[in-house]
Amino acid sequence: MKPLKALTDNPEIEAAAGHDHVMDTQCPFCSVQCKMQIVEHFGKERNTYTVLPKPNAASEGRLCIKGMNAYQHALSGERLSFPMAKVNGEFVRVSWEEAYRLIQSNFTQTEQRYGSNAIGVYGGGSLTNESAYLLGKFARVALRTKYIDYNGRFCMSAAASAGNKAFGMDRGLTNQLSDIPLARCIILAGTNIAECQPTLMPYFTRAKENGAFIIAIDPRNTGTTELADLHLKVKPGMDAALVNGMLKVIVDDGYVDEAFAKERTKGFSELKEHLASVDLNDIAEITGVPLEQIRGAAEAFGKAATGMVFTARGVEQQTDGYMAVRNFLNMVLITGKIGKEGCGYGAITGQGNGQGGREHGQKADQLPGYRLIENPADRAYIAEVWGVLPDELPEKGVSAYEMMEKIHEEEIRALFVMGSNPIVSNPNANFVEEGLRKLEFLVVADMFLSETARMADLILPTSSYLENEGTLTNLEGRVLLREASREVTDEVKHDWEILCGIAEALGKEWYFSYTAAEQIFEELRVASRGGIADYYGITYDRLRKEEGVYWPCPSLDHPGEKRLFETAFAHPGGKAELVAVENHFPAEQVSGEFPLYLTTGRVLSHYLTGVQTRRSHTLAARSFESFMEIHPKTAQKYRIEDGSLIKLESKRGSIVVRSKVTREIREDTVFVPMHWGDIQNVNKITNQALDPTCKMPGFKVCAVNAKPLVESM
Ligand SMILES: Nc1nc2c(c(=O)[nH]1)N[C@H]1C(S)=C(S)[C@@H](COP(=O)(O)OP(=O)(O)OC[C@H]3O[C@@H](n4cnc5c(=O)[nH]c(N)nc54)[C@H](O)[C@@H]3O)O[C@H]1N2
Ligand SMILES: Nc1nc2c(c(=O)[nH]1)N[C@H]1C(S)=C(S)[C@@H](COP(=O)(O)OP(=O)(O)OC[C@H]3O[C@@H](n4cnc5c(=O)[nH]c(N)nc54)[C@H](O)[C@@H]3O)O[C@H]1N2
Ligand code: SF4
Ligand SMILES: [Mo]
Repeated sequence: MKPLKALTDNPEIEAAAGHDHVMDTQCPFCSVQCKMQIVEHFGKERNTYTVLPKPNAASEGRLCIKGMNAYQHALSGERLSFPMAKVNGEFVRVSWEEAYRLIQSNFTQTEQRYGSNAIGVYGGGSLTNESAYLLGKFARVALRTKYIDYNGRFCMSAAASAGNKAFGMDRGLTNQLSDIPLARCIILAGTNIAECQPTLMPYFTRAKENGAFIIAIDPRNTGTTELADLHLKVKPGMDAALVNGMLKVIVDDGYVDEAFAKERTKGFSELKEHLASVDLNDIAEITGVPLEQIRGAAEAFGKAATGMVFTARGVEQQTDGYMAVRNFLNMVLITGKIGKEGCGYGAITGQGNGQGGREHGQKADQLPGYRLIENPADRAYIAEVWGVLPDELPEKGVSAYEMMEKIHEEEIRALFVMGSNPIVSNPNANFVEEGLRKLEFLVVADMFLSETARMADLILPTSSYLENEGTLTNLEGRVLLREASREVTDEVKHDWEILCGIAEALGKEWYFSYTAAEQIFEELRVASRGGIADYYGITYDRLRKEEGVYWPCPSLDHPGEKRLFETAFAHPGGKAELVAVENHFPAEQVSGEFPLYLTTGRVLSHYLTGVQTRRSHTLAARSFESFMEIHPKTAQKYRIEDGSLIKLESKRGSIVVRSKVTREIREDTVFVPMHWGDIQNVNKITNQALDPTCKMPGFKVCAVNAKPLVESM
């Protein structure tokens, strides 16, 4: 690993100045967005760093190991520092003028040859609201392409579409975190908060101290399930059916809040009718959860005076993710556990700006403020804000993985990636990589030479959280201002500056004439005004004074809505929608050839495809290679020894990982984390089948076989 960079290239100058450099910032990783202070002490030999948590409403002054070490990647000598173009297979340094010229000539040629939809844009949930908003505008106004989507498709799409359909609004948490300790029963379904949002754990331990009954649903034992009074060790992909069982008990045993179901929801009689046909023994059989546990969970939740349900990717990254979440929402709704103290639903948002990133136009079907690109009134409103005609706005495009298919089919010929590493994070990664090789022009804006950046024709160096000012919306729906705490170095530019630079090269500078992130936010405020995610009342000034404001916030004197749905849901008419959910089975079933279920997820010390955390020496040292959790009985059956190299194979490819024999996992399932690329990239074997409604891939289940590597050679 290269040495850390100083503020200037000469630490002696800094040391001579005799001052520490204090950076007030917030963690770039997960959706909690913990605030922190990094103190850089200038030394003669090398600089040292002290990281201090800063109290704020969500983290209450805590930081996890990733936050503590987040300065390491940002200050790493591996940061990209100037634009690079690929010439004869090698990257060579180019100026920004040359980089913009290359983009202008390639994009113009692509458009002339194949039309404007031959250029695709692929964004990310790490981008600030300002950059995410601008990326959507850039695609529609500067490139006039319908093909834009982002990595949040793999993250938030199931919960988002379920929230929109059931409640009329998608905000990660319907209430504040401070409601958690007031809940008497909490369901944690497919969420590993202990490793993925560790600073939130004390909210749950406090609930438990207050007497809450905690139910975890996960095929594995994790730091989170350890907290539970009851752990339903479900077969991967079977959550929707499991909830059908729980709902049946809730209805049959009289735990329904009849008044709430009648006055505040629609569709209860259809749901009841559907549940009448559910057979509890059958549910126990297909989900692998004993009947008494299903009953116990339903009774605990049904009886509790207050309660909350949380889902995350375990439930959502399924080919029925949308419907599985809808079923959990059915449970929240028929028991009346929403819109009041100690009650609510939370889709535990993933990325730092996983919430804001899904509100302002990075999605194929969306315009800012959670408006819809297919809605004529929404188009007219945004067209006016942007100074174009409604007819000039493209139509709806396709989801992230479907864009990869369009690339394969050569319908998309050029791609602009900002804030994602798609060849590691898309399912069926070999296919995705093959597709990207067909592109005539691939541009990647990143801080590092990610696996995807390595394939690019042009790489643009972008700023990190320490340098880039902007707003991010945390999992509660609270908008936070992250001020820049360091100057950019070398030739690095902010994402929004890059977009403005390209727009100018394309002759669209009139629409992109911003000189500061705040100006973009000012436009976003207006663009989101009157939309579902209304930021109109939020300003940088307010964010500084109030340390964050919840949306919706329609006017400057509005306090922001902390608890949603107290008196009405967001649908016209104010009622929430219930729906009958069929039992669903994973798109790929185990067979003689592929006898094990593979599920995938995360570990504490790494973040997503690991591009950042693998460049932090402290984090990398904690977990330096991938692994496969396997039950001892299963390991014995397949002659797998603990700590040995394993070839893991599906219909789509194979990877090599080290075995970790553990009783913490179901016998029929193995688990591999997602943080490594190349030969350890688990997405080389995951299934590309998509949820029909939200187009979420089924990352959490596919069929595989596992063999000792030596034997398989
Ligand atoms: N350390 C760390 N923290 C992170 C991230 C990271 O990469 N590393 N990423 C951030 C992002 S973007 C996200 S989206 C979140 C993700 O946060 P989570 O969704 O909590 O994380 P995962 O590990 O993907 O999955 C959660 C759990 O689902 C379980 N699971 C697998 N299959 C099933 C199933 O069929 N049903 C049920 N009920 N459970 C199942 C897994 O065993 C796992 O324990 O974390 C955020 N925080
Ligand atoms: N098998 C499996 N696959 C999964 C998942 C799973 O659970 N299992 N989870 C899915 C989920 S929930 C997610 S969110 C996706 C995420 O997957 P990716 O989109 O690939 O996310 P990252 O690994 O964070 O990649 C982000 C890239 O952007 C760069 N970057 C970070 N911040 C910025 C910025 O501000 N600007 C720019 N321009 N670049 C930046 C980073 O250096 C990195 O190279 O993966 C999905 N893939
Ligand atoms: S990774 Fe999440 S929980 Fe950990 S410090 Fe960063 S924002 Fe906080
Ligand atoms: Mo995510």
